[in-house]
Amino acid sequence: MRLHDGRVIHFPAIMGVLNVTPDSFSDGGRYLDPERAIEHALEMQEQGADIIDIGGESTRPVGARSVPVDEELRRLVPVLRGLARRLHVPVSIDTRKAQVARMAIEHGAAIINDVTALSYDPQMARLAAETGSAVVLMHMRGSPETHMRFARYRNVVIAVTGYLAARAKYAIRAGISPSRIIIDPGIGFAKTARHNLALLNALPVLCRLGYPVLVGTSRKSFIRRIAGGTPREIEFGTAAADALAVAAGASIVRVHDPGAARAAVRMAAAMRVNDGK
Ligand code: HH2
Repeated sequence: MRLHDGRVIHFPAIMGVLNVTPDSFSDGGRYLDPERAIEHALEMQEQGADIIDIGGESTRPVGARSVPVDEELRRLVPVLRGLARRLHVPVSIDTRKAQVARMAIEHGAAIINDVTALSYDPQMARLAAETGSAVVLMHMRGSPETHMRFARYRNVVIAVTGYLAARAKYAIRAGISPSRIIIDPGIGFAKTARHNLALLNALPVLCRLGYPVLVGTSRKSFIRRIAGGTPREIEFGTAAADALAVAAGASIVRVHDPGAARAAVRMAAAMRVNDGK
């Protein structure tokens, strides 16, 4: 995918997660200090991250608190400033607020990762169109504060595919280039473990919409439940899910541990290319 600044992301790509938050579910508080956050972003780049996804507001399933714009900016600005000249890989900004996304773009971010698929802030689509930013459109129901109340579907695959097709249409109507749209089934957002597994199995269906698919399984509770809850089990479980996602057609995996993901993604990508057909 060619970004508006001319840089190219080669798929399958690894998106490393940087949560500059006190309350993220797996690493809350670890990178609230700007120096530590900057160091961790550079470390993830070193480990093979192709994109660094920076967020200042947690979306975890239970008890995520909405963060005022000022606070989100206060967390993010020093980190984005500190990274501006030192990071070579593109930055994506994980926010649902246009004011935050605008500030990040001014500091060089090229991708807007919006867990509400441009539905929370009416200014977001226009901002993406005007700046030529790429967008990640993620499926969720309700809001980051309430989404687990809405984990009921007649057919989760049909619901998610239909929603993402509609949001992509909305984005294009707003002036966003189809070549800069990424879709994401929103693993763990208004979804039970069964829903997550059904969606991971149905990635080829999502891929047929014609947009690169991003998948974020990293350290989420269904991985803990299935693979086990020790740090090693969670890491191996995540790497296995990443490999299978790439084998099924995913273009980007969003992970906390790019080193582990890189090995898994390389194996899956090699098997996808050399499938004997
Ligand atoms: N998952 C989380 C946050 N942002 N964005 C996309 N596109 N896809 C995801 O699956 C996704 C996301 C939740 O994970 P994390 O960032 O680690 O936690 P928190 O939201 O608590 O900061």
